[in-house]
Amino acid sequence: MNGASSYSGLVDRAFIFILGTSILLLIAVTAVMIFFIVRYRRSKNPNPAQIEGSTTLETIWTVLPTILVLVMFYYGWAGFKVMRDIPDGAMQVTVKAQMWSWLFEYENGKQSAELIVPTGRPVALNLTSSDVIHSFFVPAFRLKEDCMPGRTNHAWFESIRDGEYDLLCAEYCGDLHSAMLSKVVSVPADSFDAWLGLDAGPPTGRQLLTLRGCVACHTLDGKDLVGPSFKGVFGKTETVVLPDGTERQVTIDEEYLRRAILEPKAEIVKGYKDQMPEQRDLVTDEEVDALIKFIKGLQ
Ligand SMILES: [Cu+2]
Repeated sequence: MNGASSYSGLVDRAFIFILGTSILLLIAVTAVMIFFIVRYRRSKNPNPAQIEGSTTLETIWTVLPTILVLVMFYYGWAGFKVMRDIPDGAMQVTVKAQMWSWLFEYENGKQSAELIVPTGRPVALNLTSSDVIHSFFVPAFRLKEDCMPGRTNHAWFESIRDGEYDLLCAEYCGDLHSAMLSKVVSVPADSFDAWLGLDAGPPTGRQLLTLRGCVACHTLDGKDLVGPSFKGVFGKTETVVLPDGTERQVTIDEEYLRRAILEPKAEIVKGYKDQMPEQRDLVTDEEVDALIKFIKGLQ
């Protein structure tokens, strides 16, 4: 696949050089090996000869590989340096990874579950995680960088072509790791500015389900995933398991939903694993209200 970032050509150059060298060496070594097997087979050479060594040969097989790996190093370093030097004035986007979704926050506070970027402008990423180690991976941009809890990693890219590019998590991070997918959508700079400036107001309950990653584990159509579906859940009576293992019956009301969002470990619905990260520091009171209101209406 053709690279779609300003530095993808540098990454491809290093990759193709190393791959090409490896293939040539494989063919050369195999050919010499076969030649020696035939040429020096036992039936033709019953008495082995003593070989003293050859300075010329030893010099060649020391100098040639040294040059080869230095060229590999040069190509690798040239690309790496460009990828590490974030251009001044790049647009800043905060990437928040969590089990199992992505959230992108722009400088003006706008949030999105897909990474919308302007084509032809550098974008600097500040990568964080709210739970375990994830890895931000966009194959088309040749970009992969870890998202770690408790620290911020940095990366950047400049998309050179409009289009939609796959964005995946490249660090095994639990049950739904393989579903931790999103998109980078690269659009012309003026449409991007229009999108960014669009003041949509606070996100609705439905939008929050996507932005906060709820829908990674909870469906809206009654199907069972890692967690119970939201459909028809309000008003239901469920058996929940407390941290000490005791069980009790609860009716799912607003108060229960609030607890289930903020401190999910306190009461896990029986039959489900204790998997949900606490959302206490991740959602505001208004957002919880909006979420509860939406779930309540989902009968
Ligand atoms: Cu992940």
